[in-house]
Amino acid sequence: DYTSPFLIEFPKIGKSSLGYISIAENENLPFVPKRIYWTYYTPEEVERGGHSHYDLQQILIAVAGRIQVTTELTNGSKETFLLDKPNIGLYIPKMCWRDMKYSHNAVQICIASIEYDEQDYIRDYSEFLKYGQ
Ligand code: T46
Repeated sequence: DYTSPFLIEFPKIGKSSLGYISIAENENLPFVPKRIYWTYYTPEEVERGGHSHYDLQQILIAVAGRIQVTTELTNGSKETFLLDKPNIGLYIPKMCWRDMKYSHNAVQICIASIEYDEQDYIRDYSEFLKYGQ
């Protein structure tokens, strides 16, 4: 498994006069997906995320609109990513805090490595920081 977030460029087939298709399949994914979910109509003033996961790895894609994602690892390393292209995904490793802001038209697709499990969440930031040592 990877330990830091990174951007993935998915293949983009087509041209502006015809439109495009992008593909996520095993050869360009860092894990085998177990779940896909999507979020949309998030008001611009709402910040989502505010948690980490013990085991879940995932890839976030803004298939429409813009998403700003701030990540923080247990070693304190912070990064901000702007997702604004439908063929670009952000890989988020396990044990990585994330906060997301959305443009009003953003549609976010998440490709997840495990099924939904509330026990996999760390929603308390001070609890997350305890893993830093
Ligand atoms: C993440 C970011 C990027 C389910 O019942 N099943 C699911 O598969 C998911 C993802 C959520 N839920 C329920 C749990 C909560 O009652 O939907 C509600 C909202 O979930 P949450 O507060 O975790 O939503 P976000 O947008 O803050 O976070 C989600 C993912 O949960 C999380 O893994 O990394 O998107």
